[in-house]
Amino acid sequence: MSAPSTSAVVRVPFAQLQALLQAILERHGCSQQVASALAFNCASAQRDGAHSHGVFRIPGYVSTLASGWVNGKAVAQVSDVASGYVRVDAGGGFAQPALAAARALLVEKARSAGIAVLAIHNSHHFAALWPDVEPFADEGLVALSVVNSMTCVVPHGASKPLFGTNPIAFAAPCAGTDPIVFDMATSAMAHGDVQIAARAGQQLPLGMGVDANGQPTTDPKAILEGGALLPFGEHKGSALSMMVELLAAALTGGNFSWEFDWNGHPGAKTPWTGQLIIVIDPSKAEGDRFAQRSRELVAQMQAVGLTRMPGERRYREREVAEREGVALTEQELHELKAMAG
Ligand code: NDP
Ligand code: PYC
Repeated sequence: MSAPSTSAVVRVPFAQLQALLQAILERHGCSQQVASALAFNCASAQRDGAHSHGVFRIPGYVSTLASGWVNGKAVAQVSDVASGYVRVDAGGGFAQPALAAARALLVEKARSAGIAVLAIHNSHHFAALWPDVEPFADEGLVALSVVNSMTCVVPHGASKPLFGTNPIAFAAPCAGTDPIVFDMATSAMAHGDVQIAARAGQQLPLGMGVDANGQPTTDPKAILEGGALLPFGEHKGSALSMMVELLAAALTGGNFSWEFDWNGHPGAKTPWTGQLIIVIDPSKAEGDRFAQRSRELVAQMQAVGLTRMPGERRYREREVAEREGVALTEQELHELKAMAG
């Protein structure tokens, strides 16, 4: 989809945007159930101003479905493997409907054992990760999720890309306010943001990536065309990215970020990997006090000068969108309607 800044902004009710995205996904090969999960996820990202994974991603979903790389009608197979462990084979489909299929069992196990793990494999995740964890915190649970993507990040100290952009998302309840949520790629930048900068003709700060010769570059096109991203925070982000590969792929039975080959499927964009979600019931340790303790932590952070919590920008954008509609450009809306036929 074209660079958003060149066209006037329009506001669309959330339900209308969700229905439009669902129609596109169904038209291009998703079952009603899969299209519904993806449309809700993508409309939520657009609503919250998470632009690298909002409607910008729809052409990628469409080209991937058209390429035959992903099964838009997959039905996830949920296995109850242990008192605190649920395993899901996503059947070569998307991760979000796989999570939806296993969610009730996962929550039941977390509430009974105090902690439970959901290991998804044979799955494609092409979205922001916070929508997968935030709802657990809305229910009073703590959740942590990791997903690996596709080779485009050079491990710290190495000379060639290997890791994916491998995000980590965390959510915890906080008394009297929205959950505390962070969601971050372990690369210096999300791949989606590099694509957006390239389309907008913007340069990046130094330290984000390297060109095809391994030299530092500020040109997003040089990163995308034969170059690579760097981990954030040198060896520290690199270690976290390695951890994500272990938890999201090795532990779940999914592919590492370099283990799939989509070259036979021109147009394929979605990483075929795995995802791990850990859910903890804090009432087992702290009774009702955990959310109060979260609140105390936030208050202390604010007392020492913090003016912006992670997740706060999204919540602010959400509030505006709930009042005025979800923002997208006229051009984006036009292109979405065309894709919906
Ligand atoms: P950002 O760097 O934009 O933000 C990371 C986190 O830091 C967010 O929780 C954000 O909160 C918070 N934050 C940002 N600026 C500040 C600040 N000044 N003070 C305090 N907190 C701040 O995210 P990334 O670019 O790393 O990732 C973008 C998205 O890409 C994520 O949703 C991620 O899941 C997704 N992604 C998905 C992949 C996949 O394979 N599916 C792969 C890689 C990335 P806020 O949200 O409020 O801005
Ligand atoms: O933005 O890095 C990214 C990304 C990879 C897969 C989906 N999003």
